[in-house]
Amino acid sequence: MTRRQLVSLTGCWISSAALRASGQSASPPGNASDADITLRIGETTAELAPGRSIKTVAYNGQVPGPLLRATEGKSIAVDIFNDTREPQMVHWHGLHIPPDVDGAHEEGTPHVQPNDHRRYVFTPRPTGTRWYHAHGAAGRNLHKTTYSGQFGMLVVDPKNGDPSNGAGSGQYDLEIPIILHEWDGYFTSDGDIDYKLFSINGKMLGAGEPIRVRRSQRVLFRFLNASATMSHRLALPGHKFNVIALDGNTLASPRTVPILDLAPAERVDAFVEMDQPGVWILGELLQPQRSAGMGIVVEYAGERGAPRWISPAPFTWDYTFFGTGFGAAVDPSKAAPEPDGRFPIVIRPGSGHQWTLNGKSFPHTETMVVKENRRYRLIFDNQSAEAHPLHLHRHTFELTKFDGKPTAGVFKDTVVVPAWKQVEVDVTTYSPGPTLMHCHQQFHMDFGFMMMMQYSG
Ligand SMILES: [Cu+2]
Repeated sequence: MTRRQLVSLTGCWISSAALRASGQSASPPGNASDADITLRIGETTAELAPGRSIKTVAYNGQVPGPLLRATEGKSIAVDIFNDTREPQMVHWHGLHIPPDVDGAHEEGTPHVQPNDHRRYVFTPRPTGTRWYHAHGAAGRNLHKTTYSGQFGMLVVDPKNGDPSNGAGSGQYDLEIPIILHEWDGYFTSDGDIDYKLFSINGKMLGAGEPIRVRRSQRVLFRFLNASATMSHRLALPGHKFNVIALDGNTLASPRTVPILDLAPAERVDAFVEMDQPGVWILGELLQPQRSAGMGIVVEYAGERGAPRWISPAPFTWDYTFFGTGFGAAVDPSKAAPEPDGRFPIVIRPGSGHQWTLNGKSFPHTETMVVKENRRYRLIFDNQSAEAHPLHLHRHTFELTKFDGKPTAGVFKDTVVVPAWKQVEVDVTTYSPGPTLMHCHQQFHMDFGFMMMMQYSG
């Protein structure tokens, strides 16, 4: 593991354990804080490329926010300073932490008020690629919350074992975060949201440092789609992705794919064998988006020339491909156990931009009432022409059925329910307290696509 090479690429990971050991904190200069991690929310100007700067709100004046590492089961203190004029909320996505620190006002997490700060103390778990981001309504303002620069990656390392990899047990020569985002959103003439600029790790294609690799290296990429509204498909010509984790959760066995598909909030951990020397573009399949910035250069040592893009052969991303026993005859003994309860959720468009769940929009949606330590099945029936990345806070769920196909062994916190399809997931209720479930497409979430899960006594 050559951590230093990562430093030159994207700035260093901030490990709370290392910081605590050295008596320092991850604070920006001028802060007298004894926290493990300090995030200052404030306006900043992000240079996506020479002459292409964006005014946005970000963490510690940088886009993405600092790369954070924590150790599973080890308590951390996070100080959040709000240097903006609006209340702010930071959500810790994919962690099983209590509702008062999770970062959703609907669950009871207090906002950080303007010119104020709050300390959040929690114990990160489970291991894997997690992230943190602004949480709240943006409405028709395409510059707020998840449209802004308020996003960053948090890797939770296992207590024992290889600290370079929270997602698997392999050895990697390099570990590279790949964080997608768009900028300058606008409404198209047919009412969709599009963007003028795109970035990976805060830089437009060609504007940042290339990912420098050598032949025969095995590189672990941690992909995060930090988009507010947009799914992305990525390829690295000449190479394959060996997917080892989805949403940070390890798969039973790696699966090799030519293309990655990431909806808003989804993560994919994949390693790549560097065996095709050249200068390549790791980027979005759509050419207009690559041209507007959605790509990053991968450069082998000793290779020169313009980075190459070759369109990959068609490939359909399917979660069940990553399940245990994919391709084998269905073994009834491996099927998901009968749940203790079922929650059918029918998704339909409402009037205007509204979305309805079983006919109602938040805050009028029904509440899923559960008991602790049970297994419940959420049955999503998407009666609409749009895909929805469904996210359940503070829990991990297991896919049990995707578009009619039974599956097991795929654990996620965000699942895409494609247009006109049905998806079933089982959630084990081990994380008491109010829990938010919502579409991670910001414009859907803001227009009624949320509901609560509550634990009963
Ligand atoms: Cu949606």
